[in-house]
Amino acid sequence: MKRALITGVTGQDGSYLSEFLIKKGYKVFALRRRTSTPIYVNVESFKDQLNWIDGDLTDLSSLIRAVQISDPDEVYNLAAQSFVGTSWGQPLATGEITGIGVANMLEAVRLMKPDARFYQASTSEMFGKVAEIPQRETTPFYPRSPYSAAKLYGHWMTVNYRESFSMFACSGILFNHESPRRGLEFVTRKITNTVARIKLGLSDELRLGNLDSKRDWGFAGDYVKAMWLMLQQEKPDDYVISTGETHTVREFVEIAFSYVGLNWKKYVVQDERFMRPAEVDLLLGDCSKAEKQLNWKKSVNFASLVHMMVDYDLDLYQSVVEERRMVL
Ligand code: NDP
Ligand code: GDR
Repeated sequence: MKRALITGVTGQDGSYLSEFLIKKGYKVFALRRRTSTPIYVNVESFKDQLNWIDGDLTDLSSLIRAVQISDPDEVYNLAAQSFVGTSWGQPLATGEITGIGVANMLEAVRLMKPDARFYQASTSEMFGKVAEIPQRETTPFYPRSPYSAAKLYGHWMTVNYRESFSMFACSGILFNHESPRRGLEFVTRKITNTVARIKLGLSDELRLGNLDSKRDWGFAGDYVKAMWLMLQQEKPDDYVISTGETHTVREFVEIAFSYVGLNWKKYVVQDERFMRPAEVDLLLGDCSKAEKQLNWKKSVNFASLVHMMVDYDLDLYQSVVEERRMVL
């Protein structure tokens, strides 16, 4: 039975990846940090099949312990302060978790289980102010936020540990990927969640920032498979994972509203509070290396992704509406 240690299991990707590995017959160890309220929304249905280990990416001793306890064949470092918007307000915490946290994980693995295979969750945000379109593994980086600057450090540390210590360390440069398990502050889920509430009469407006930015949005369930595939190769390497399509935030909004039969222009309000100090205007990935070497491909297209998320949020709030009806 293969053993995997995953950080960030309670987040979107960690939940899909742990489910995927459990189905493959892995024994999955899940790092969780201490929280004052329960955090199991994304893993509720299978949380008892996970072997939980308490720890924090900023605490090297807890990571050493986690690697010791789990004795992993594969380590997936998905934990991060992952919200770009928050990274300007909390640049140092973001640096500690999203940047130095990677060094901590690499050190824990190097010290305790150097032959374990290591995956680092890198990001298309590292391309930032893009030097070429589409972006591929060889495109120069130009981070535009404290988040992406921290991620860039984590990326290069992963490459460096591979080159310095011959560790099997891979960096997955993943473009945006979404799902019904996406956190509510990210623009896709914010949109689908609010569209569902507007449709059911629970809200009457959607406040957004920049509608013109373009993202290459895929489905998270497809992307976690790519992480696993990277660690099954003969040699460690870095790969771009993307859909090869880009859409504006406005297009996402239009599709989500029209799916429930509403005109978005009646409900969307542009709000300065959601504009960023520096923006990443356009992301579009070229994942031909992954398609060729990993034999990876996406299974969900853009419109289906939006519909999947709206459907989920409609179901979520339907019960609230029904409960209200029973009370009245
Ligand atoms: P989420 O924000 O949904 O999940 C982040 C996870 O990290 C949560 O489980 C969170 O735990 C955990 N975490 C945060 N801080 C710490 C800490 N100090 N110690 C231990 N755990 C911590 O992110 P996603 O699932 O969307 O993304 C997974 C990874 O992939 C992240 O590193 C992200 O930056 C990166 N990425 C994501 C992309 C995307 O489009 N989703 C694209 C490219 C890269 P808790 O529940 O306690 O908050
Ligand atoms: P991003 O995702 O910054 O690409 O990072 P996010 O969904 O937060 O923003 C996407 C784009 O939408 C614009 N936008 C808004 N964003 C939010 N959150 N809220 C709004 O109201 C809003 N209005 C417009 C943003 O300005 C931006 O252009 C995600 C995260 O998962 C990172 O961890 C990951 O590395 C990258 O994707 C790839």
